[in-house]
Amino acid sequence: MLATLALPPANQKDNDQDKVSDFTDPDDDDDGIGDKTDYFALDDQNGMTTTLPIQYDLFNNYPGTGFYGLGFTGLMSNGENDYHDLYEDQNLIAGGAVGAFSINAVTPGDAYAGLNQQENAFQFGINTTTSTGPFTVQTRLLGAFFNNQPAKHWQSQGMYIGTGDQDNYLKITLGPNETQTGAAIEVLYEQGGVVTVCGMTSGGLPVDALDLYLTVDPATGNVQPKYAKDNGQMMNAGNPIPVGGDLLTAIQGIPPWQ
Ligand SMILES: [Ca+2]
Ligand SMILES: [Ca+2]
Ligand SMILES: [Ca+2]
Ligand SMILES: [Ca+2]
Repeated sequence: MLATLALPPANQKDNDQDKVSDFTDPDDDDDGIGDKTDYFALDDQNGMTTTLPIQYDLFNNYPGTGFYGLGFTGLMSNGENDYHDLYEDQNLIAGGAVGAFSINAVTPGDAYAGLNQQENAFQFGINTTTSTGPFTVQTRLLGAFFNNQPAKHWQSQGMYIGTGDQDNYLKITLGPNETQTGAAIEVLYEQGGVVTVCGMTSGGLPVDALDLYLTVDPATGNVQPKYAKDNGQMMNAGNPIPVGGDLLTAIQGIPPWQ
């Protein structure tokens, strides 16, 4: 047992305090959207009252809301599984002295195309519009990456923006290179369940830290992926990607659940 979360299991939690535990309540935030299709199952505003700039510092700037108080309010939804089935409490270490969110072991599922079996993809909603202006989504991943072993197959860790489902997202991740002997930064964009852009930038595995960035221009719909290894120079991961469909309308202020 690796994790020591001082949190009750789902059958004792009651997010919306309606006296029905999250385990049996079909709508844990009482927003009228059932848990299986609620992209933000612990946010009755679904991100519409969360605006930029926003910084969730896992050391001491916890928002105090969502999963473990870290601000995540849902998991990348496939519309079929209850969010409780997309992660394991006992597999996670949240916050604490290292100021990180750790997932000890992950399942083989992937959101790729029609697979839609991704688990452990924690997310929260923000409200952006064309008047928000360009903004950058940023996160830092801490080593050791893949237990200091070459990544294999489609192992990946990283960050994404999306509508909240598993068919409309743009991700930037660290994974294996083509020969599975080194590392690559992968950028993948899926629109309406179809993978439309997928590119890889091969290089060495970072040692201590990997910073990932997605710079979004809501007006044009262009997203520039960038990364920096071990506090090194920030590099573009390919060209800007023009997003469309549901992701573009969500970025521009019309999320698909409205
Ligand atoms: Ca409840
Ligand atoms: Ca709900
Ligand atoms: Ca919700
Ligand atoms: Ca998909």
